[in-house]
Amino acid sequence: MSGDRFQSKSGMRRRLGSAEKVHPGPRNLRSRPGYTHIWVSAANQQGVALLTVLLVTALMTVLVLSMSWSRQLEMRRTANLAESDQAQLLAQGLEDWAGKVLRRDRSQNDRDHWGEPWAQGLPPTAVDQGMVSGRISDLQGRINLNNLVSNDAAAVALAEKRLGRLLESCGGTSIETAAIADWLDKDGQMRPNGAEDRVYLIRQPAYRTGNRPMATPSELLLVAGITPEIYGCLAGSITTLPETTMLNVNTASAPALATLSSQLLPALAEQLVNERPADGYKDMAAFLASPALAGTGLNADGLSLASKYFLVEALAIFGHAELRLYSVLHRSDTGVITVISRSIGTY
Ligand SMILES: [Ca+2]
Ligand SMILES: [Ca+2]
Repeated sequence: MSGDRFQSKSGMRRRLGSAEKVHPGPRNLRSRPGYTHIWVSAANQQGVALLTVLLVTALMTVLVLSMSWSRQLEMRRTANLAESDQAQLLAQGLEDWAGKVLRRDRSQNDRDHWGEPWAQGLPPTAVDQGMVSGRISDLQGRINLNNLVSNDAAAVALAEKRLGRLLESCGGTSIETAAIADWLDKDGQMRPNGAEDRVYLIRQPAYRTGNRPMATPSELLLVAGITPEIYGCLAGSITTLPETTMLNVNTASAPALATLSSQLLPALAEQLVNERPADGYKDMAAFLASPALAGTGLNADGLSLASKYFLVEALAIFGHAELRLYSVLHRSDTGVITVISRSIGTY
């Protein structure tokens, strides 16, 4: 191959040995460690030039493809953001709808039960490029953890008993009740079996007690003694409302009703739910006269037939975006609706 030959100073052509193909190159390059200069013939230079052109063409093609891909990504990202915004607007629209339904309900009656229109929810409904669905549930059908701290000593004692029973039904003990109360109260004094900052400051990572009412039930997972298993069992029966609330016996679940008396075993609490009239108890005397409550000596303390706090769960889908919004609504006695909190993904 001609590329293997070159004209020597003496005019003789000879075949190069492989070691001789390496030209020492210009002096300034020779001194660079690891640098090897290849001395090529004109034909080889053409070949290299061709390869360079091909390489540049290939690089340009990759560059153009990459630019086009980034542009597509950018467009997709923009579209995703727009769809996500639309999904959020749809979910808030559903929250607004829930507020109207609850306001209307208050104008029609002063009791709340599962037979009312608000409890029917909104089945999956198609909208342009998407879908919305939602449901409203009564948060006063659950045990309010924040009831553990109040100026009313009798209300606190009642809350401790009820939460203690709920914890026991979920594999916990009444010991955790003290730890929860310490988490909520403003002071740093540890109750018997309780837990204040010094218990949490030695954890990795270290943290302090809330020393205020809980904002969300999942905060309970931070409290000493509450395992994910206990929390998983409690989750559907607890809430964290910004004031002391009563338990609505017209909407309370069996686990929540079972906390009313140590004699209310799970089977009796289920019976109580099954005996509940479809349109709820008309008055407290009718509830207390339930056969399942016979002999329990239960009175109406901390119990109600109506509610102020509701949870709205909205699912909105728009294009590729899907959003689950949880809103806590407060309804005043006159039907004024206020959004207390919003969270995305989980309550
Ligand atoms: Ca009602
Ligand atoms: Ca405390």
